[in-house]
Amino acid sequence: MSCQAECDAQANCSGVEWYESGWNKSKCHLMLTGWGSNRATAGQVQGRRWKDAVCYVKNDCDQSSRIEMTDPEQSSNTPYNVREAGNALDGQAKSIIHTENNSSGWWTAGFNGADYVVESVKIQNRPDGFGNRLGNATVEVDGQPCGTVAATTVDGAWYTVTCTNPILGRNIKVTSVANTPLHFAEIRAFGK
Ligand SMILES: [Ca+2]
Repeated sequence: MSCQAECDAQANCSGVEWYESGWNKSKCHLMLTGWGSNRATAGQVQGRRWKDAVCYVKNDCDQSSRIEMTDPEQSSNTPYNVREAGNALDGQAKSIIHTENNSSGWWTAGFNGADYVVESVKIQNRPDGFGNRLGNATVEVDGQPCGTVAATTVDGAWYTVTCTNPILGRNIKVTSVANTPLHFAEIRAFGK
């Protein structure tokens, strides 16, 4: 498994450092959530060798480019705790979007008025419970199906939806298919 794939497979990994010539008996160093407590076991390094590192920040960089998303909206907020649509774009896992209880709650955002060819979408699940509810949610670009989130989803993990075919469009929409609210923490779109 590649270093990046190893990070992608672990919900608590936020990025990697790659030392081509090796460092501390390994080329691949995972950066795990809980920096302080995990630092020793993760093998993270500092000091003069930093300049040798090639770093990969998970879900914020990609071989294709990240598309800026603006004007987020969601079908409605929960009555008990307003969780705004912009929470999906604030870079914080702890702030989530949350629709009303229904089977087709949705979240959408535009591409700042421009057209992009969307190749993939990454969604981070809410970290604090009910992680199964995101399963099988659909992702659309300009109303055309891109793909669906994995059937089984867990708290806090990132899920990649690769469009079956790249789609040209200027907005993205995520819709729940579970008979529950739609909620997630962050979303990214990649394409050109
Ligand atoms: Ca957030």
